Amino acid sequence: ENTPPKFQPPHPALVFHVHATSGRARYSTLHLPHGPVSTPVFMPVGTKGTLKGLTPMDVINSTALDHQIILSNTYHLALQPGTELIRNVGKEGGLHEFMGWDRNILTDSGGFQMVSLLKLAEITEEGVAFENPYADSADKNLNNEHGSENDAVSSGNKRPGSSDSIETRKSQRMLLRPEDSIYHQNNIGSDIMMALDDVVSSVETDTNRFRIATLRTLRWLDRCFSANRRPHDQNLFPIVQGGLDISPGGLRDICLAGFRLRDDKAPGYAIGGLAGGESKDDFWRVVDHCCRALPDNKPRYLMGVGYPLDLVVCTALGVDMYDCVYPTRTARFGVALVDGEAPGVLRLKGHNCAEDYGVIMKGCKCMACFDGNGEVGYSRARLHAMLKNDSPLAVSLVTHHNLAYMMTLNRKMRDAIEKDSYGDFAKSFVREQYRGKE
Ligand code: PRF
Ligand code: ZN
Repeated sequence: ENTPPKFQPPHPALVFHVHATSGRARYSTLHLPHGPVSTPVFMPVGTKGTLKGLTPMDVINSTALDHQIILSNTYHLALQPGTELIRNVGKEGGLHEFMGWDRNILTDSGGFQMVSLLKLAEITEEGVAFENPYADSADKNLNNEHGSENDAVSSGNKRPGSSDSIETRKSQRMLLRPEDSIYHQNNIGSDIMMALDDVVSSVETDTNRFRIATLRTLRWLDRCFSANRRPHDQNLFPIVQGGLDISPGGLRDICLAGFRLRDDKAPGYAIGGLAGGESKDDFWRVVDHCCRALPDNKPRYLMGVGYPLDLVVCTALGVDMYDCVYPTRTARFGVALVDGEAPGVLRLKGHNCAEDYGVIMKGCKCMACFDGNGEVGYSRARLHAMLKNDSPLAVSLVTHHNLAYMMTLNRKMRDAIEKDSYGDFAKSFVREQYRGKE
């Protein structure tokens, strides 16, 4: 019998190898427990353990997609279907097995989702407290003080200090502490876990609130590191916070200095607290500041970004990893990402597509633009008609296209870095995006 050799995850759980640089842009490989990832990389968001409208096979079997890492959210998975259920699936257990995806998964820690989705979240030193949005399912999955979590107890994996996952007090009040977030992310088994951070809403005007959040993020980071039961195969990234304060010794510097003291525990870093409505100027300044201060020998992940143009600019500043719902969400509104047509998007529901028999983007190898046999795929007119009829297939096709677009953009960025011509690439990309404007 031929049994394939058992996959050996890298040890440590992340090895970062930079192949080439161009200015401050880097082309690298991240070796993670579920295989290598080339950077710069855009990670599509599958909030509830699935990319909306696509199966894992759609991704793996498509030469146009072929993603090596996707993102999921601890908060959503903890509510539904519950992370004990995910941990207990199959032989190995965990989200890879649950969703049939044997490549890498990054999970966000949950706090940001709660703050951004729930107006009712309240943050204290203990953790993030919130009102349960779906009382029924959470009753089953999160608050079973009496049932279904026996194995969590018997296997010694019981979450410290509490009898259940996200604790419900009377009237659906729940709490996510740093220990809870890591407990859930350990159950999920993600290759990269994010620390629980205190994210301040970008509309906050109280500067003292930002100071409290920055210092609390550091204290929570220590609680996250201590809570991690699987440091050998699950990476934990700290998240730089500190609002827009990049003054010397200011909030971003306080956070970055705190991280330097803990650098031996961090396989990589994320930059948080951005993409929340601040000006582009502020956004770029903070990204630039953080990239310069973070170590060169570890990956840098910019959370919640973004638009193709943001990826091109922030890669020039030294960012390696990105995630955003934009390409998949905008697809659900019938908006396709395209080159050569300012402002870089095509509204398929618009009148101008009704009688346009061309594909979304010539040369694109996605399922919508190309049928795999050298024939053209779906015309804009056909997609227009399907979208007007709320066709889920049309939404899948546009999702496919947009993810293929991001994938191709990443490859172009890596090629330009390898040729040490990233500056020229970025300039012509920006020029293209603004063509026809002004
Ligand atoms: N923190 C976490 N997740 C995030 C962000 C953050 O700051 C952002 C940026 N606003 C997106 N996702 N934990
Ligand atoms: Zn396409």
